[in-house]
Amino acid sequence: MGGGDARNGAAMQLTFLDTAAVRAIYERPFPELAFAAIDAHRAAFDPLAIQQSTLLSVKTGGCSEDCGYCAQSARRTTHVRPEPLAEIDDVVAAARAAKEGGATRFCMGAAWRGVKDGAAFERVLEMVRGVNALGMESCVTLGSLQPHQAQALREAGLHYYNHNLDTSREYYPEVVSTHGYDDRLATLSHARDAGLKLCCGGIIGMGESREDRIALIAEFAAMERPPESVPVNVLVPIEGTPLAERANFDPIELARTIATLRVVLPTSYIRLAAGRSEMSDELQALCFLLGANSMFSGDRLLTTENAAADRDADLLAALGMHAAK
Ligand code: SAM
Ligand code: DTB
Ligand code: SF4
Repeated sequence: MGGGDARNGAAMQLTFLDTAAVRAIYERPFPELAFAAIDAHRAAFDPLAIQQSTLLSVKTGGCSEDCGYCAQSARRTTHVRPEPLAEIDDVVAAARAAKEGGATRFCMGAAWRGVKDGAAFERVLEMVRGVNALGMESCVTLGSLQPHQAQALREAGLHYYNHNLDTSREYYPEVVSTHGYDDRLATLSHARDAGLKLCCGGIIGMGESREDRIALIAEFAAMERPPESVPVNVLVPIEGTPLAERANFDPIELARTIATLRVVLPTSYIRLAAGRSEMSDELQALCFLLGANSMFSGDRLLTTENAAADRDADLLAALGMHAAK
């Protein structure tokens, strides 16, 4: 198998890829999969540049939902103490610091089942305007959206809406019981219809099978317009949550997931998201080589620690890579 086959892989985004086709890519002998992914990556992106996004939890804890990986569900006792919605000035100050640290996108997360109209949502819209005024890309993740709320976010200038499918349709009921897969898809289509870019990814290592990982990638491939940004989270096991007991992280499966995403979605940003602080430099380097071209920068994710900024800088320097401008 040579370059011609790899280029076919890159071009396949244009045709419909069903689960069997995604499986055939995912299960290629690793050197063949890696070659196709590296080739697809270089065709669409500067392979030296890693886009950096910084996260801030603007409303922490007390969530009505029961997502089995999450520290912020009110149904579980975890390290998280609920906090009220952040103040606009504090959020904009955090975004300014993130920009100074090299981030080009600022992502604000709220532990909500979904958006409710009213003062809290108006304040989030103001946060979006404040982040945009710094010349950064803005992203929010607020749970489910109705069409008029997606429209209001778009009018405030929001660039990306983050809403993850997290796993396959089949495994989803093992992860959460308080909302369903079709609810997630409906919000994604409202965001799309309002003209927002999508950030939509998943979690690996929460007890799902390889087939679930393949089916999640096939969900993205089946979208009329796949997400521009795909965060690949490795489960951060949170004490007090049910999925922490099922953690089954396998680094080769992470590498296959990244490489398959790169072949199937050649022009999307693929982010090595949660779980990076527990990964070796070698594993992160392998993921960058296979087409991951984005990461969360900064000391914290939402409620847990991220890889330290100086470690990230040292790693990129050692690899001769750099943060995207
Ligand atoms: N409430 C909103 C929602 O559910 O979409 C937004 C916040 S939620 C924390 C955003 C995403 O973070 C989840 O969909 C999941 O992919 C990721 N996430 C949350 N906790 C995680 C954990 N312990 N390990 C890995 N990823 C996690
Ligand atoms: C995403 O896919 N991962 C981020 C962001 N989108 C919102 C969240 C990761 C959370 C990790 C666990 C925590 O810090 O609570
Ligand atoms: Fe956590 Fe979001 Fe689920 Fe709430 S809806 S429990 S914040 S992942």
